[in-house]
Amino acid sequence: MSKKRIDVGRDSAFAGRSIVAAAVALAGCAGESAPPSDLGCDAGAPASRTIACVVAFSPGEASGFGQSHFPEVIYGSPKGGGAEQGSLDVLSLGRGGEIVVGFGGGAIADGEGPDLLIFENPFYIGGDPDHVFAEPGEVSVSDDGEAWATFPCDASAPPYAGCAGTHPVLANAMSGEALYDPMIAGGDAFDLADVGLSRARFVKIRDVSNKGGGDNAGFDLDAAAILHPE
Ligand SMILES: [Ca+2]
Ligand SMILES: [Ca+2]
Repeated sequence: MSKKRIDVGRDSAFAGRSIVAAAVALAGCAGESAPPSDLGCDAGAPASRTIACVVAFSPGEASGFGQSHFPEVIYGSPKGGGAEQGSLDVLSLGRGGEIVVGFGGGAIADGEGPDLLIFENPFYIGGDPDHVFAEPGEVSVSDDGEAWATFPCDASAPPYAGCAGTHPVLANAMSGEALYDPMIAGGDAFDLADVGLSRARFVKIRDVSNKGGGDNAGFDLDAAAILHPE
């Protein structure tokens, strides 16, 4: 993520922050739900359509970024930076790092088309969709947290087919159904039917980029959203 952080100057970061604050305030007026909190991953917990609990986090090499705000940093809606800028509201997994998350007592169901959106912080270099800066992650899903089905992910070269972390995140402090429309929200979409599952309660993301250094290497998780809740 180091390239992105260099691209984002202090002034623009502050500008973005005030825009987000204004949008959050407006959403609050419109009856937006409370800030994201930890629901726990028990089956009997309230269901959430965004990440609301963490089962396990195994940071890889050169991680640390986002951990001071973890786990809340990956809960709730994404804070995408748009097509040309990666969000800093993320948890860096580090090289080879891995995280397992849940949705409270909620489950992903296999509906028509994609069922799950995962938001990282890739961006189009110079606005060119053919040149994405990406730190791909391999995605697996499980209904019991023990048996996992993995989406095949080709991390060797663009467009990193089947991996998360390849499409810019457009959703930012959004409310309502727009977050759950892949065409509007951006992010990377996954269909349970592709791995033969009808239901899943847990999502595992493993960095396969092996990119980066400092404290922000590898896949940077912003958020996830269930398109087809059970
Ligand atoms: Ca589906
Ligand atoms: Ca990234």
